[in-house]
Amino acid sequence: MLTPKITATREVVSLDGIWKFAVDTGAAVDTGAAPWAGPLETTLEAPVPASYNDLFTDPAIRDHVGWVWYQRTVRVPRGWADDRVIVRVDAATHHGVVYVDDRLVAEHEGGYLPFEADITDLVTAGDEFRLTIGVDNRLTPDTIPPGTVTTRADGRLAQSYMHDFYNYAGLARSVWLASRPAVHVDDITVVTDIDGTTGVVDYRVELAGAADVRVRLTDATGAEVAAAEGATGTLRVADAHLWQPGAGYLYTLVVEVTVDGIVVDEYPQTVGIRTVAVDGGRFLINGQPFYFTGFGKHEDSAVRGKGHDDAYLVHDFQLIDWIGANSFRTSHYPYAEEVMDFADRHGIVVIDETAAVGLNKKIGGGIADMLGGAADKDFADGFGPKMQDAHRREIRELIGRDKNHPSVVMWSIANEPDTMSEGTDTYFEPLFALARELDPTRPVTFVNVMMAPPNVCRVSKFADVLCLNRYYGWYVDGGDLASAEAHLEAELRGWEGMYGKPMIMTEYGADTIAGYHSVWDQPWSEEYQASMLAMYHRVFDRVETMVGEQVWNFADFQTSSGFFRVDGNKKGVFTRDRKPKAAAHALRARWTARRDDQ
Ligand code: BDP
Repeated sequence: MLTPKITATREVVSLDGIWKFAVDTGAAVDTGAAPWAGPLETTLEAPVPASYNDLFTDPAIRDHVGWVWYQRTVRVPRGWADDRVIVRVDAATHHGVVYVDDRLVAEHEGGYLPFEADITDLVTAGDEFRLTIGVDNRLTPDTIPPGTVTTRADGRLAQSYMHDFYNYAGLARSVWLASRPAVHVDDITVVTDIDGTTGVVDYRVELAGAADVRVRLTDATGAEVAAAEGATGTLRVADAHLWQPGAGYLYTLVVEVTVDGIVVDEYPQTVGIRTVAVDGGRFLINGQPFYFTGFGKHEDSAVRGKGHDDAYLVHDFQLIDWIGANSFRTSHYPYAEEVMDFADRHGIVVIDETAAVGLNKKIGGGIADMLGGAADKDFADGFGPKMQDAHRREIRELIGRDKNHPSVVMWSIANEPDTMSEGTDTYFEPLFALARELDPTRPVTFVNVMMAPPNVCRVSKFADVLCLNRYYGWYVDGGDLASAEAHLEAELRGWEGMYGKPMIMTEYGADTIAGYHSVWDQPWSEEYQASMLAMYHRVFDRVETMVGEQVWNFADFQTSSGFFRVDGNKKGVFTRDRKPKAAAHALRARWTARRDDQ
């Protein structure tokens, strides 16, 4: 699905702003009391984009389990009479329904990927209509991510889930009204290669309707460097300016659709010419060994929750640059498209992850179940074909959305799933195959949990790169960095000996209260976080197949409440409002030196 854009043949109206908002306390969808059938009866209003949870003071709204409703009126621009009219929702977390007046026009499962509806036949150019969007935040054993809804003694619903980040919900990304011609570009796929100093751009255009296609490739100054006719083809760019980590040079493939020689649709697709490959124990970008530095992140900030915010977008990338990092992982779900576009333009390397987090009953609230409650629960207990179908859909939609981003160098199909239990290999093998079939050009990985070391993990054999989350010095060997160092090194050598594949530490970190200090190895102090990271770095520098380090986490973030989290997860190198802890300065020294050497 193409991102809505203003082009010579297409227009876009942002529907962001303040919408009417209501919490559905009576399960209206099930009872037939239709909130979409007329004006929403509510005094509440909510901004789009933003998660709704932290906007209001009423705990019943923050902790609501079930549907909420957003509504506004929309006027179709009067010049759109000859066009198709599309409503596009960038994300509805986790289940969205869209009504135009009282007609259901779209329904979507999965909280972090876009969906759209063609509403042309229901609206009139120049007139208004009522747009109502329902969003259900429930996670069940069949959703990605999974969760469980139970009923408390007093009848209130309670939502639990295995990941630790807070289950923010609502319309956290933009909503658009878009026009497009009846005959139009439906999809574009671009794959690039390098032949000496020549850039090779393979393209494939899918059309809605019968028409001819011509394309031209322009460089960053707008000058044409290649052109072709036909819906598929190959363009060759002499002396190509490559997309490089740290220097995100972009060309534009301008696709024109013609009928009888007249241009009926135009769509510009940015293109970064680069290659990605795994070679033995090395990860190559443009044929050169690449070492990942950076973070696992979250879309998270005060008040707006997971709401996309361009100011945070720019500031976070500024901090990534300031600290000398070159990459991040979209832990633990696909991020807003604005983030991916920004990474493309600024040369930041991305490991792109699905929302498959918490597929692990041995984890509770994000941490290993040390209290034993889930010790007897294994993968086969609940993670069945319905979840696998949802997982397939997530992989399809993620690759469909992000396949043309040069910043994306690898797909991560899950974070810390159970890969210890019997049946996990048969669950995951077809998912790896699907990702490779959809995109044969990028490595595919998943992120391995500490409970599944090399001799236990049943799924690492399918991954092109070993991505490991390890908490030696925190959940294991807490406060004892000497033991932690020995255990970490022994485990990494075990992986290296058994697989020889490139390894990235995709999570390592310590909860740290900004402003808490100690001269000893005291967990939660700023000094401990810095010493623990330094210990990991000593080990990484001794292990040859290590190709990257991504600290957990970029910034402190909100979690569900519980006795092991104090106002959220504090493993951020920056506080939730993006102030550096001591570790940020230490990382900056290491990573800027590495960047300067490259
Ligand atoms: C890992 C998870 C991550 C958690 C982290 C932690 O991948 O989402 O936030 O642990 O406990 O298990 O801090």
